[in-house]
Amino acid sequence: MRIFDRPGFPNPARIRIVLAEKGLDPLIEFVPVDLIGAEHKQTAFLEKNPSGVVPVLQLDDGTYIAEATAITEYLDNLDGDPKLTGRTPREKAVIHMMQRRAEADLLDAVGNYFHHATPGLGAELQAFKSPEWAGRQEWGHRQRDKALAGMTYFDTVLQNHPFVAGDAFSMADITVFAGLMFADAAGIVIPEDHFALRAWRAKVAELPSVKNRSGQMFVADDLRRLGC
Ligand SMILES: N[C@@H](CCC(=O)N[C@@H](CS)C(=O)NCC(=O)O)C(=O)O
Repeated sequence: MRIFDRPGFPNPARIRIVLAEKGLDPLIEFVPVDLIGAEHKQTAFLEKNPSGVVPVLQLDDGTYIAEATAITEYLDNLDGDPKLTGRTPREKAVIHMMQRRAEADLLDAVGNYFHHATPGLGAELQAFKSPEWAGRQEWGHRQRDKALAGMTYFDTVLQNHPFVAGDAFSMADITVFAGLMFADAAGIVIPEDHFALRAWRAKVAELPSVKNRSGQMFVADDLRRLGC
């Protein structure tokens, strides 16, 4: 199997945590994609994923699977023990629900703020971020508020449960963790009084699959290098 991505970016990091959780790293060939140079917006990449984003998984039969959730579901089910996406109908539904909230209310909100209200990934990509839409920056700033509200929601959830979807580490935790990683890079700070969210983050950061995943470079390093 091959994964087209760029190490250190939040959505690729989700899959690298999954690979470490499932012990699948040895089966993967990583193919780097030049996000800064907008390689993912060119025809060759769009044929793999019309959405023009990474990561993309290529199966040995040539099938391309995009979307971190779909890739996670595929990898999690390979060994017949889908611990990250749910083993029972109830687990699957709760994890799916919380994952979706993490994506919509945190990770994607941060991403929208980063791409539309800050210099984002730099000049090459700006043309692909609808700069002509008047009010886009204002919308981007509202996405920052949305991400902060998402943090407050997950802080409340984690006051009552050890993990985002209940008692066990799951795909929903991975999405929240990636959202916070992206928030760091975008300069959105977890509010001081969100003790449960901060404690959960410190705990998850120490999990072997998170700590030892491949591609440790954080988005913040990239941003600093770019001078954003
Ligand atoms: N919904 C997608 C989101 C993927 C995504 O936004 N990936 C980012 C990297 S973290 C990307 O490719 N960004 C490039 C861009 O937006 O131009 C998924 O779950 O895989």
